[in-house]
Amino acid sequence: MFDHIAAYGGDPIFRLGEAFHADPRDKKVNLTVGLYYDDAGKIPLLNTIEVAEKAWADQRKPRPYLPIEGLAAYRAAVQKLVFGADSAALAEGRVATIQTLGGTGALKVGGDFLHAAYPDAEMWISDPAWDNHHAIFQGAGVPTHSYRYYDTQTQGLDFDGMLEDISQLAPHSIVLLHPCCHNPTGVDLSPEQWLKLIPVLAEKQLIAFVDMAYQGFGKGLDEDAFAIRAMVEAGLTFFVANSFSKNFSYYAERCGALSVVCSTPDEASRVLGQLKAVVRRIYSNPPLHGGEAVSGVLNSPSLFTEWVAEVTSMRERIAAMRQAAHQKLRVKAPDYDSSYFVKQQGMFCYTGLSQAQLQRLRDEFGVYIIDSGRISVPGLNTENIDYFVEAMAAVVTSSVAESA
Ligand code: KET
Repeated sequence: MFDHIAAYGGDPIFRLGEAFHADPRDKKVNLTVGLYYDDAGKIPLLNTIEVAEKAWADQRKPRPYLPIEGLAAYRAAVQKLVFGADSAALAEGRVATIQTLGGTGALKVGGDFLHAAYPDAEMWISDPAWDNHHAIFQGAGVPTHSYRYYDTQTQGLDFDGMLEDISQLAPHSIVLLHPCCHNPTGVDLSPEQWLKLIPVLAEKQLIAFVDMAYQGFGKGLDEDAFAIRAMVEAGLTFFVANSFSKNFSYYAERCGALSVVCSTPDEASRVLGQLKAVVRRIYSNPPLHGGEAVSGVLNSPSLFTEWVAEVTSMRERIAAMRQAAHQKLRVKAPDYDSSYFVKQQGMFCYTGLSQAQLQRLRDEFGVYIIDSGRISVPGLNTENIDYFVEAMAAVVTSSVAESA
């Protein structure tokens, strides 16, 4: 019956994470999947989450189905966090928000909804991309393409190229945007660049689909949502997928949300209805446990304050590792320009290392970096940073020498 079924090669990101765990060497460094590790190399269980989980478990409530759109308290808390408590769109009741299975679930529900609403619409995604963006939207029937984003020469943003590509799109094209901590490059638009891009989105009647998986890991919870709030201010109607996998260190509980900013409350209520219809057809309604815990933290003033501090400490540790890698590489490989470590921000650092260099790092040093050359920075800590720098210096110095 299934002779024709091809073997699954595995996901390029998760597969290398598995290869790392299977590597028997003691000395090895895991820079693969976007997971936050603390300085001891452990995935933290946030204290705020532990308190909220326990408080909820102690109530021993029954477990009926949640509404299709998810927990009301969770959805309200998401809206405040993403759009800001003083958001005009929220006050006017024109944002439709549903609880989803992580950020990925939000992207999928949004993709299915958009394909039904605009069957001919196609999507444009940054080059390079988080590959799953292409896969999710193609899976929803939306053809995908790339717009220029990263400039290999400057190791920064090709903003002119991005703007030029986006300004040539047909009306109702969908544009996938990262508001902060771009995956895989760590290269973001400045507020000034957002303010140049947003009028183009409006003028060309493009549908912005914002994917915020790292709120709080760039500059701060509010700063990282700048683009979203500027889009509201500009009067755009657009989509936001957000995830609590990273900023709550809550990956396995699959907590995310999809919000659609509409023009009127009536439109928002119809959009909410169609999002529910999409969800009903896929998984019917979201799970309760994670949503209760996240909403328990976000809706308690004291736990919220403590969570902001937890996010701040994760962000600052990532920034400190970037600084350390850069400073140490300057000493160990003075001819190699490692300034990208500190120019980029958030979870990921885009190295531009060649396949041969990446292979050498894996084979000789047990340093695992995915094939795009993207480093998940929190895999570095005070214990392994010198070893990492030594390995990097070895592979970049020999290639500097070869090319000289
Ligand atoms: N969007 C982006 C931009 C993103 O980097 C991830 C995860 C997600 C959405 C998915 O979020 P979730 O809430 O887990 O569904 N990225 C990391 C893990 C992965 O590939 O799934 C990564 O890039 O390593």
